[in-house]
Amino acid sequence: MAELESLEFGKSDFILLDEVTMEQFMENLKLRFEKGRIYTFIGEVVVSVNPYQHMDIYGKDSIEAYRGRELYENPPHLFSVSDAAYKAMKRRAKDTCIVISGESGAGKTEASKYIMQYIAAITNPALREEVESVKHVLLKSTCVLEAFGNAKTNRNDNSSRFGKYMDINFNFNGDPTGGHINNYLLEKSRVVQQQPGERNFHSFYQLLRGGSDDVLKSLHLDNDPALYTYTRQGATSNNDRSSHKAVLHALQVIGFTEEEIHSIYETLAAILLLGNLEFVCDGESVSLSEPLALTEISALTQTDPECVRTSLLYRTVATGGGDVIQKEHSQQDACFGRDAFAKALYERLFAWIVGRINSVIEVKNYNPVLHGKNTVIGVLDIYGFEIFDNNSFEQFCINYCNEKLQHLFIELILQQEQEEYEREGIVWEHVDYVDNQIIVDLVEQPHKGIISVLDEACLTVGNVTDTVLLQSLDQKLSQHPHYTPKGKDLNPNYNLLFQDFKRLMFSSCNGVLRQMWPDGQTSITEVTKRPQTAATLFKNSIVALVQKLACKEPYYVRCIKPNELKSPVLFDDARCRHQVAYLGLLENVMVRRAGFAYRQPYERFLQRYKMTCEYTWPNHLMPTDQEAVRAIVSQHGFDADVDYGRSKLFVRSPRSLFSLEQERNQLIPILVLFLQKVWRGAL
Ligand code: AOV
Ligand code: MG
Repeated sequence: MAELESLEFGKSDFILLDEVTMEQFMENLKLRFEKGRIYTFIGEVVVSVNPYQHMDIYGKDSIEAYRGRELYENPPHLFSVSDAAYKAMKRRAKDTCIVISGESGAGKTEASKYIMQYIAAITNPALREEVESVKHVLLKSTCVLEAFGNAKTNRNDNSSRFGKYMDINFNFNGDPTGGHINNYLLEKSRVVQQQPGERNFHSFYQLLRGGSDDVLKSLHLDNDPALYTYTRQGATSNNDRSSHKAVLHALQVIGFTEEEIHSIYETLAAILLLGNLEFVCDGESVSLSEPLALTEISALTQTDPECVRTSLLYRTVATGGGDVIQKEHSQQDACFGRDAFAKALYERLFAWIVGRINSVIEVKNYNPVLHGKNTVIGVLDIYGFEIFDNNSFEQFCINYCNEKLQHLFIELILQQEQEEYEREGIVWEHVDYVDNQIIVDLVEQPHKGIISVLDEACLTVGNVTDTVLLQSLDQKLSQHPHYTPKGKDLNPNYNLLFQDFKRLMFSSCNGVLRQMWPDGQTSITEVTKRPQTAATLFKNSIVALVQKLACKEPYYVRCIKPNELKSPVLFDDARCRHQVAYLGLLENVMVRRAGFAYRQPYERFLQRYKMTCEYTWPNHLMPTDQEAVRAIVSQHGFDADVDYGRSKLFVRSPRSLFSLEQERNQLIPILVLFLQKVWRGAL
């Protein structure tokens, strides 16, 4: 509302559009983007357009302006939702969450960082040391996770290749006491292969470009990414060197020991060297072409070189009779095994880092009787929807996850409206919206969903080829209106990491590495159980995530990517319109407006508008606030436009509020003048 008068920036809330049409929506979105107003409300939802340039709106002054204020008192901002989520948590002891969605490169991760910074800035005014240190670790963890979990893709130079959900715990004072990070399916295939124009995870380049000569030497590495198969194609960036310093510092601040940090780098080095191993076949048997690299890998992982060699060239299998034999790999299997090993090393390293951070920030010794209710704000920043020239299993998972979140959005936004109307005793009008349940079902339904078919194929004994899988998908799903048969490679679901590697790593003399491979202690005869497939594991983790979000009071940031060129000035109409459509933003406005565009607790409404009515200024004498509000509404003649809830006034059309707001704006200078005179004693 603060921006009502400055219409040159467009409407600060889409609810205020004259008509809710795609044309008007887009016109407003574009105008605001061009005027540098990257945030716009839909009620409590914040729509954000990636500015692709530095914005001077996140500093101390901005933080102060939003701190403790109501949504309508300031222009729309990430800080508005952050503060709303924080207030709800603190005042009403509610667990809340902020869900940030949008496609790859739309600005989710940046948004999540500003939100965290805001929450950190407004809490712990007493500067208590233990709270400050929790805040520090929470903020620093982002830097570490980005280094290991982000990479340059063709859509985003700093694309999150994992999903992240972070809970921040608060004590009754509203100060952070700890947190917990959940990570979702890291795109580990990137470790061994990237599409043209893309890079491996930042961490590799940072180490190679930023590590000191001594460190690199101790890791048997050279400083040139072009020397390693896994990093060869990615160009180094200017930031790699400085980022390395920042990450190292962050690791230290979080509390990683020198030994742990060294183990992290040793693992990265081992992966790079593994990638350079080639296998040669002399017609009979397969052997390694680089015996020196083998010794270095074994030194880095503190394992026996002979064991490294055998686990790369052979696989141990238990025969039906209970015997254990060594089976030699084909050249192709050996390459496949090597890559699977490299991917697993990285994935486990990542999971271990997350776990280690959690062990530092998890709330310890919290006594609810002593400390009051422990409340939570969750921040979700997941990998965004993406389509590449070559899409694999991971894109399938990422996009499925985005469908799930979209579905949750639909449910919660509608559900919340309905609940609010019911709570306040207001009659609710229905709006039709596109429900993507059908897509979610296509993926996850038991027995006939894609994941189910995939599982069946992967767990069938024997060699299942992609063709067999595709046939089976066609067979089961060809009738589905949203299924299009297409030949694509879905291999990564079958997590074929030979058990030999697990046992090898568990035999390491490095305690940190051993921690990452606890399953390496299982004996060969025990591991024949069918493992769960990656798809099912992922589905289960996303279902759990959705449950976690659904039991919290949600706040939404909907991010839009204005163009494909990372340009700060280009607003690609068609691309933006497409996003507005699939994010369901127009329906969001309709739902919000169909009922009532504005709602305000009586007390707040009075505070703001009591000056516009003789019966309420300076204070009303009526028995209840509701009656006082009735007096204001009647005096302005919009009785027909409102409904009175139990604790709130509901206003159907925004125009009624415009007029009130305008009158208020006209009155303020007069009142100020009046008050100045009073102070000067002139009256
Ligand atoms: P994403 O998280 O939504 O993509 P990012 O948050 O990484 O996207 O944003 C991509 C890039 O856009 C950033 O690296 C910045 O250069 C720029 N950017 C985004 N938001 C802002 C902002 N508020 N101010 C200035 N620049 C910004 V992905 O992780 O790929 O789905 O998986
Ligand atoms: Mg991201």
